[in-house]
Amino acid sequence: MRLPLLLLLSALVLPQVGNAAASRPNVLFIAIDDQNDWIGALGGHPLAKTPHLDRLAARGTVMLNAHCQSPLCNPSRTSLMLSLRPTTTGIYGLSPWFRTLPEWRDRVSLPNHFKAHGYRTLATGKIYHGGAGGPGAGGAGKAKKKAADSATPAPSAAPEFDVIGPAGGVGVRPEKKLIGPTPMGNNPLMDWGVFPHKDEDKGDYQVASWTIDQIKRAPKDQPFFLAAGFFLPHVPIYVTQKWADLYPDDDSILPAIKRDDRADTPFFSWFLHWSLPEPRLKWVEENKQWRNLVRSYLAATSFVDAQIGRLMQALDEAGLADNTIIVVWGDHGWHLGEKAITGKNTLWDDGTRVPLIFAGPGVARGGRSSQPAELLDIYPTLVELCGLTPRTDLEGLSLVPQLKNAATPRARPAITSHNQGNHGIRSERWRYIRYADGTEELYDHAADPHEWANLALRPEHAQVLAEHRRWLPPIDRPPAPNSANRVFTYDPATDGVIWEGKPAKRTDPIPQ
Ligand SMILES: [Ca+2]
Ligand SMILES: [Ca+2]
Repeated sequence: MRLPLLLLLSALVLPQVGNAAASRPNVLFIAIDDQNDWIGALGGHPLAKTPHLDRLAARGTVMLNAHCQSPLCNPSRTSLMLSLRPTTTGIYGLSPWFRTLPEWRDRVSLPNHFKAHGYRTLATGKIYHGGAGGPGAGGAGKAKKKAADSATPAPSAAPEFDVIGPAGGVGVRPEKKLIGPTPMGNNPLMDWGVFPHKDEDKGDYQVASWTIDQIKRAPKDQPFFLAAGFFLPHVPIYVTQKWADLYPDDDSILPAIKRDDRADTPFFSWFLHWSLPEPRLKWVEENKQWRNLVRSYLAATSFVDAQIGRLMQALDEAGLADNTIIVVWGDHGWHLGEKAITGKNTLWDDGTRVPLIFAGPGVARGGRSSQPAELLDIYPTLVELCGLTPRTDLEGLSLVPQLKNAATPRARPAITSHNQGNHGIRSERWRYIRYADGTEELYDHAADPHEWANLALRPEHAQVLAEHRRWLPPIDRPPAPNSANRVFTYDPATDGVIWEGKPAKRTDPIPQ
């Protein structure tokens, strides 16, 4: 007799939730992995071809000065989904998955909050690091097993989303690496270039197809929070000739660099990306891979743009465009030769600046805001745009004032942290960086958009330095238990760094 009782209860309870929820807008939440500012509407690369994202930007508002809270997948995404800084959670590395930490096990994430307000929540591709639902909740069984083997408590049993779609990822790949062995461990992910295959066999194409299917089949009486996480232009970057041909096969596609750019940056900056699989500029130049990498990255960006175009078309065809908020974000930037490196894990604009575009009900059309914005602002922004109960435990600030009027000033700069004690502070005009050993950088974006001239030691900028230092995060926790991968600590007493468990010194040669 349980079933009739349940039905009766449902009949009593659900309509109220349903009525309030049914009037709320849908959310299409689109993530792009390792996508820097090489997007037409952002102007990060003069040749970038992203017609669909540009169209979305014209339909909505683009945050031109948006920055991640950590220049690495897991900490950036954890911060975004919880609206908490890495300096508050202590999550700086690729591990741990936050649900394994007792402190955050039952924390209400962004999709949890939407579900509690009657939304149907769905996800496909890479939303959390380790899968749509995160490594502990249907993403990767490996991480779950690892957690069970150690003393770590099991992650929360509550799923992150009601429905989990295909995992996406690389999809079809060549039999062996296209670019040959790479330094610092010959990581299989360090690969890029053209090889013949079909778009339909790529993980991102399948993620888009599944998302389109969900849009077509969406129930009419319940709003959705639908998350699609694209993998490219993350490495390995495999593209077909069609996408590569959007870009010239010559050096005009290379980003502007300054040869001795790191002569005026503190040595400590190298510890942020000390020994990593991502090749340095020296290697990609010597091995004639720089242009191939840049062209592959641009081609993959255009491919993902086309997948986002497919989603926009599906919303239009389903008649849902006017009642759906679209947000597109990248999890952190990516260097392609600037400051002598490729990859992530830096506190410069190349490592922190990300696409952040909103469109839909409540968002001004054609808005372009140069006010600083942070990825952890997405949570409170979507809560306000959809009329959900506000939360008082979030560290982000709603961007709704800027989405209504792009010029609305914002007092707070954007803050990025990479391990304890290393912070980048980005205001409308300046970038300030402070490393754990106390060394500093300062750049004037009005005069120096590439951050080539470090002004931190110039006495005339003492006031600007002081204004930015006061935004250093007041909470700055050490790495959480079981932190691993790209995690390092600094001991001021010995001036020693422990990089991924091993000592590193200033006198050591820079690994490359
Ligand atoms: Ca990433
Ligand atoms: Ca420089």
